[in-house]
Amino acid sequence: MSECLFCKMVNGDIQPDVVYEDDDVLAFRDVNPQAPLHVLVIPKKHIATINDLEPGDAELTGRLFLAARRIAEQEGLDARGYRTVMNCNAEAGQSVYHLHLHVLAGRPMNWPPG
Ligand code: DGP
Repeated sequence: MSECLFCKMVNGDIQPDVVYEDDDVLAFRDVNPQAPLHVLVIPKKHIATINDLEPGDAELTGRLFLAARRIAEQEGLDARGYRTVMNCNAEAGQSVYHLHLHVLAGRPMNWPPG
């Protein structure tokens, strides 16, 4: 997926502000943060949306959440709390079509979300 923005980050063509990386997952600070901590956790494998997940992606999907937990701990925000969000398709507000888990923290969060 040479045209995918987040694949370019995985490949090193674009260098985001990385906060966590392992063999399968990359996490970096969002360019337009909506909270004091706003990180995107992505699979290195290109998956466009939640609708494109396959049964074989179950472990990988779980690893996104384990990375989110680790980042919240790293940033000292795990006890206060954090929100994870994954938008799917246009009506939910997805703008980049490479799966990503938003990790937001550092301020009180409202519910319901906008
Ligand atoms: P979503 O709207 O759920 O698809 O979230 C996409 C997020 O990606 C959005 O919060 C802004 C972020 N984003 C878009 N382009 C860039 C970029 O070039 N660098 C970084 N770090 N984040 C980006």
